[in-house]
Amino acid sequence: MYKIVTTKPFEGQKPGTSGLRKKTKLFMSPHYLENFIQSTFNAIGGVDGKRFVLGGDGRFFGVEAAQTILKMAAANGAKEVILGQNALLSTPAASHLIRINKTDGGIIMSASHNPGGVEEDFGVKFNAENGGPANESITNRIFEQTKVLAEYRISDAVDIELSKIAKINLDGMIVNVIDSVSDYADLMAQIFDFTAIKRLFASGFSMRFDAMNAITGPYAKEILEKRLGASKGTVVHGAPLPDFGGMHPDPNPTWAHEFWDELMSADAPDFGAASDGDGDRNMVLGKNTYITPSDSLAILTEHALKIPAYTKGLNGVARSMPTGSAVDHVAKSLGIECYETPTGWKFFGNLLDAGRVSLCGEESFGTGSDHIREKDGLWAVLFWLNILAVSKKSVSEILQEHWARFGRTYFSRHDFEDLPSDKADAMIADLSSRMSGMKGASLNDLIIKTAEEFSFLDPVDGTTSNNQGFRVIFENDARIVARLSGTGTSDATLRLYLELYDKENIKLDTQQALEPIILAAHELLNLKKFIGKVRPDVIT
Ligand code: VG1
Ligand code: CO
Repeated sequence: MYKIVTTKPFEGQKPGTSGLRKKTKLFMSPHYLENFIQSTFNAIGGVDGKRFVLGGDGRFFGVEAAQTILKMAAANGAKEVILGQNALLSTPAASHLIRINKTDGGIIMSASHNPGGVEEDFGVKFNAENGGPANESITNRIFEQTKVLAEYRISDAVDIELSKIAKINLDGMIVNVIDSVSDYADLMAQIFDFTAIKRLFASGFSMRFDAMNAITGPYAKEILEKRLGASKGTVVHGAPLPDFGGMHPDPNPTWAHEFWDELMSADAPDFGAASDGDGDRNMVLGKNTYITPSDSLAILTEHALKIPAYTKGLNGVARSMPTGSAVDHVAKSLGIECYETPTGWKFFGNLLDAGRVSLCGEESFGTGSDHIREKDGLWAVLFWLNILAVSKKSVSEILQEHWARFGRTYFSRHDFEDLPSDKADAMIADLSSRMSGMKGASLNDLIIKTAEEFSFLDPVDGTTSNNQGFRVIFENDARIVARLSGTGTSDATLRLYLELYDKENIKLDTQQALEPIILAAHELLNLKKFIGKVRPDVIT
């Protein structure tokens, strides 16, 4: 039996943003989660007779939220929900399950890299039947629904057991509780040369994987330690905890500092990786070697033919606009197309579905391919391991050879966090008003070639997405990109992306090489005037 609960329109996600990320306490407040779920169901034309995947990254409130979502799906007439055991699924695993089970989509409970816990963040995201984040037409429909919502439906059945693998009847709907890891691990075994990687570990190759107390622990233990024979203890912080043990699961040198310090130490392992809360991002490091996300994408592209799943070659590649253009040089030499999209994985979806690209990457340590429709942290780690196993070279050698062949793209992202929103908005408005007249002007003695606010014309469906960040390109092809983060739940974060290409690969420290661009960026934004500081909080 179900009940119909009268409710009111509410302030949910902003139009165009995929998923809803808010303070956990807000999600726990009466009707809030329910309102968002019913709006989503309504936006996709109801769920009668449909099948979905459900799971999340293990953060606080995930189990309670799963019980609510299951009862609402049942009350709205859904036929089946495939649920990760204990309501756990990494984002890439959820994407894969949607695809192999041909469901009508899935719901992922995560706020990704945002901290978890009762005082921190929770999130819910709908993925469509291709396994990818809902596109803008769906997210806009969800937003429209939040404005007119009047009621939601929920079963009055008791909570079900989420910890045992079983098929459970919930008010006429099947809840199919499955092992969260095995299908995904099998997929990885199809893509990569597990025999070669096993041999690498057997030869004494050492690795550290930091799961940051978030979702990738069980996946990494099964794949790296069990199936590939990495030594026990390779995976640290491997149990998903509701508050991530206080860690901030954003894999970068600042938040993954314990891992970073180990890889930069004298007795560092040969290779290391850390992932984010929901497992779709990766930071890979070699012994005392940092690889920028932009270089990582370029190197995966360069070596793709060595990987069983890509031996036929790549259809094309894509990177988000702020991502450094290292991959462009590789694509050019391979004679394949390289697309530039706005920030956010959903913009790769059409290109992947249409078979125009095989690999994609973002500057925030997100890389992935056409095997699913999300970025995939462990996939990137295995890609690197596969390259190392068959080339028999170190991470540092692979990187040096890449720079020697293609030139070096210095790239860095500077984040300015906890900014009062009004000040950040004023700074961006001021920049926007000056943008069109900047061509030919100079900043810190660098001449501006183009200055624009980025718009993306999707080559597959012809839709346009405007206001996707400000981009200045100088005559020496150096770039500055500025945008405000769209994933925070309070205050504003400015992201400044800085890039300089050096064909001769003259060895310099990245920040030192970028110094003139950094100063130009501060001048461009009038940083000191608007936000009163010029030192970033996080540098990646
Ligand atoms: C950040 C990253 C962006 C990524 C997004 C979602 O967005 O910069 O590259 O796509 O997070 O990733 P923003 O708007 O804060 O810059 V995830 O792994 O947090 O879902
Ligand atoms: Co993520």
